Amino acid sequence: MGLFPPTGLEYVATSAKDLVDRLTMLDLRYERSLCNIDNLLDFIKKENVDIICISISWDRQFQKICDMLNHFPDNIPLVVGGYKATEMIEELFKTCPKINIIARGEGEETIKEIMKGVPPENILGISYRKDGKVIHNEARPLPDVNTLSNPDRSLRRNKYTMRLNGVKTMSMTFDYVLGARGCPYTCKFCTFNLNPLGQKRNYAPRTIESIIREIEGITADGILFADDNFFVNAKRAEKICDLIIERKIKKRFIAQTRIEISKHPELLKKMVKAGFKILLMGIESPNDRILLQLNKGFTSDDVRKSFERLRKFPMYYHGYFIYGNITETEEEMMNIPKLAKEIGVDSIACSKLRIDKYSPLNDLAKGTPGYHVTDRGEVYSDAYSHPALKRIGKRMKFTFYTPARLIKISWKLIAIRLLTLRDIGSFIIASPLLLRNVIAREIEKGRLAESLKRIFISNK
Ligand code: B12
Ligand code: SF4
Repeated sequence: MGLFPPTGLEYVATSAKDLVDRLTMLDLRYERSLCNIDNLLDFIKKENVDIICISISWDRQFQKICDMLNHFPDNIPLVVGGYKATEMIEELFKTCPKINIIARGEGEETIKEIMKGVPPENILGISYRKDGKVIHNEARPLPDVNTLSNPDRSLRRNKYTMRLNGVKTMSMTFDYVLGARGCPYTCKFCTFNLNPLGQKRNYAPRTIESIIREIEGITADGILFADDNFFVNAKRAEKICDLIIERKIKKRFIAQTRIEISKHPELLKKMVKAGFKILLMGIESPNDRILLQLNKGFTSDDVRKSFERLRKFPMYYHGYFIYGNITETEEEMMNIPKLAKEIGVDSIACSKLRIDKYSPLNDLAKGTPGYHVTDRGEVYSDAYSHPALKRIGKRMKFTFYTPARLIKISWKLIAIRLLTLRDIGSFIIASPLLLRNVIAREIEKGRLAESLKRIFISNK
């Protein structure tokens, strides 16, 4: 949807900007014409670029990104960083011969040394090529989070807003604040901290005053707390809410959190008052044995009880789920939309299980007959192939997202005042174009009839 600016890249660019004559920050989700490699190469030439730095954070379009990197000019150094790049170091060096350096883990200090021209062998936290080999330097000690500069928002070339199928659908603008880094939990599918080269932090919060100051400087209407889990410490979260209320900051907040937040009604009350509108929550599975397998730290009954409490607070709840877990049956996977409806979560995102290189789930997959993990971490089994899982994913989606649900979602967004009249007006104006693009996409993918049947007739 292109909602949020690229957090990691912005921190790194901010850190590098005083060490270079000119810095151009591109977010290719917004620079559509530069997604064409010929246009991008033209741009690089015209701008006289001396060094290219790329951030790879997610699995999405990973292959496409590698293909793009392979077209870059040979004579311009190429530095890559980001969560996904750190996880896939060996693969990236193998498949993208043009990469010179991969910065592992947090990059603010590393990028400064690269820009100052420190020889690679002396830069901590990087992997680089030398004489046809890949050398992994030692990890870099992590700096205090309170010494890092806030992202320089003036480097952006666009305003962040909601885009659906390439159509700008809302006047509401979005930004993020990173109030803390790291997470104290140990869910088994979330494994960056186990990467011996990766260096994810233990939980490290910023000072409350610095967070409030950053929020006060933001012009966007909606702010995402990009912390892994904003509510690790309920007292701290309460203080942040108190200050937002006290200083009359009028923003609409979105935060990522765990279900345990439901045990803090005082905090939830203050959040509503402070303008918190959406909570993004990792529920992961409706099946207790799978929750245990993933080491999530709660049961499906805890989920039910939490949502009984949460539903009393007028916020929008989005649940993240994982399916295709080891030994999980189709019937169990289909419990996802069932539980989601039962607990009253407003929307869901279902992702297929991925097992990263350093995940303890690798042992489980290896020890379970009929299970396979690809080099890219995709999991499938003799019983559930990729296409079978894809089909189940669609079944879950269409079981949950009925036309009635879409109306309910729209109503909820209005009721909790996430959307203003202006946003609704922009959405109505954009609707015909949006509908046209959705239909065109479904026709292009050859699945219009199937989608219509699934939505309006039967979802088998
Ligand atoms: C906030 C967040 C989101 C936000 C997006 C915020 C944004 N700005 O776009 C929202 C809620 C929208 C989101 C959505 C999703 N997310 Co998310 N998200 C996160 C989260 C919690 C924090 C990311 C962040 O801001 N980190 C803080 C910054 C500072 O760190 P960073 O990005 O790693 O950047 C540092 C370094 O990597 C490095 N670096 C980065 N780029 C570069 C470039 C160079 C040149 C250099 C030198 C260094 C460098 O330096 C940076 C500064 O220190 C991470 C977990 C995590 N802790 O990373 C998950 C995470 C990245 N998300 C994840 C997933 C799966 C998703 C979704 C697919 C979920 C879903 N099923 O819908 C979607 C997909 C989004 C998409 N783009 O397609 C996974 C990715 C797993 C993987 N292996 O790919 C993660 C790791 C969570 C998890 N453990 O499962 N997410
Ligand atoms: S609570 Fe969230 S961020 Fe923390 S380990 Fe679990 S999945 Fe990862």
